[in-house]
Amino acid sequence: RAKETASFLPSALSARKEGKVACTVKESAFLGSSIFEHHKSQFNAPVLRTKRESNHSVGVVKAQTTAVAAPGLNQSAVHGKKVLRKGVVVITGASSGLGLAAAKALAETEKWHVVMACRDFLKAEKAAQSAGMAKENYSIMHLDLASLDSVRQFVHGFRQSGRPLDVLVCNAAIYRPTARTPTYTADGYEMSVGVNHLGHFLLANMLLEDLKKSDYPSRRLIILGSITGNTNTLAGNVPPKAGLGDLRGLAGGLDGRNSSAMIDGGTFDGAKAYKDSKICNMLTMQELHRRFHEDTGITFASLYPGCIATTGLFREHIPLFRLLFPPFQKFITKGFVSEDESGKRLAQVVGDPSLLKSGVYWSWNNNSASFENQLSEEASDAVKAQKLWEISEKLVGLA
Ligand code: NDP
Ligand code: PMR
Repeated sequence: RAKETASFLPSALSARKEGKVACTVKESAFLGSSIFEHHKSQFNAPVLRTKRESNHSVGVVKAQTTAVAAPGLNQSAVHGKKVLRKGVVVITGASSGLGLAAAKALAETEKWHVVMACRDFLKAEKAAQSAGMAKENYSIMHLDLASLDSVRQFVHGFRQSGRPLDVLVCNAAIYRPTARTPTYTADGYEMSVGVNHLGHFLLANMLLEDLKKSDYPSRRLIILGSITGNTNTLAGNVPPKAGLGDLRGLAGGLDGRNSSAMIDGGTFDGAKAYKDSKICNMLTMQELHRRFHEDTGITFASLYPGCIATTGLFREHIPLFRLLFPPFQKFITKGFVSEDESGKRLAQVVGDPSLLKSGVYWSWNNNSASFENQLSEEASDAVKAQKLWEISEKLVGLA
């Protein structure tokens, strides 16, 4: 492991951006804009591997030569003429937006087999086809993060498939800015936090065992974060602001009956619930790093891919927002990024050797150069991360 790490280290330095905010704009230029105001209404296991490879040709490239070695592949493996196989990456919510764009970018390299973990099989298949993904580079497996049973079934099904797991990307999310009342997952948790955080929390914990078994040179677990969950940015200060408080709502079961449907115990607010879930995602990544990086060598990372203002994330927002949000981000905040570009950024975090460092929240500057961004005080609070971990373990049945 140490040897592998050393081979990646020289390129692990990334361009740092001056300052802490991914996008800086003059606040006065648009804070007065009423249109964009928040609408409240609304190690290795070679024996196992050999057996798996002989049973499943998908994802294994036996005749691959050094010339097409995947970025991130162990150099000593290349020079030692070991057979290199495709990396296997599971991406949740790969049926649209960022997840689909990253799946496409990775599949196109021919160095990755993408397991698209999606709640709507047909939609995912159509999306993969219209993105032009070649059949041998992807497969689709059912996963509904709004049900912990579905998460467990997915893990079971994935293991049955015999594929190794090299990278997991927790990407799926929902955003319910216009919801007046909470909705709940099958297990009775408020939907945004239930899907974006709790479903992924269980999935990541379960699949950690599979990542540990992978013999792929760099194994990674990536959880999407966002600028709007970070109150050290301008975007993170647009109301309603993210904030987990003392986690009393989550500790109480987040069920809207015995406790609040909000993590901090407050009144339901759909937009805040999403932003809170993103803090959970970023805290979880850091807690995973603290608990498991040293022993396993797995890279844990989060990222803000830029403002992908055209994705399905905003499907529940009012039509005027959906119309004006892309030009607002393109021309005023300059934080806009296309789905294609965001997909390339996520693909970098999946496979690029220069983004191997663990515990990092990646962002990109306007020249699309990656840098290690600074998380807000709350999104980097180690005590809160531990408390969140312990409560989440109970809610998903791990403790
Ligand atoms: P999209 O809505 O386009 O994609 C979200 C994906 O999540 C879809 O594939 C959706 O499936 C899936 N999904 C939703 N609910 C569930 C569920 N219960 N079970 C399984 N899958 C589910 O949004 P984006 O591509 O924009 O978002 C992707 C990630 O990027 C999110 O984590 C988001 O927080 C993050 N992000 C996005 C930003 C942006 O500007 N758009 C900025 C910063 C971060 P289906 O297709 O069936 O609806
Ligand atoms: Mg924001 C630096 C400026 C910046 C950036 C990069 C974003 C990203 N936003 C910025 C600024 C502003 N936004 C300002 C000044 C306003 C008030 C006019 C504003 C408004 C706004 C709204 C109403 N922005 C939003 C919304 C949403 O509903 C989106 C949201 O919060 O979803 C949770 C959103 C976003 N702005 C962003 C990004 C990336 C989003 C998408 C949310 C995310 O995934 O985090």
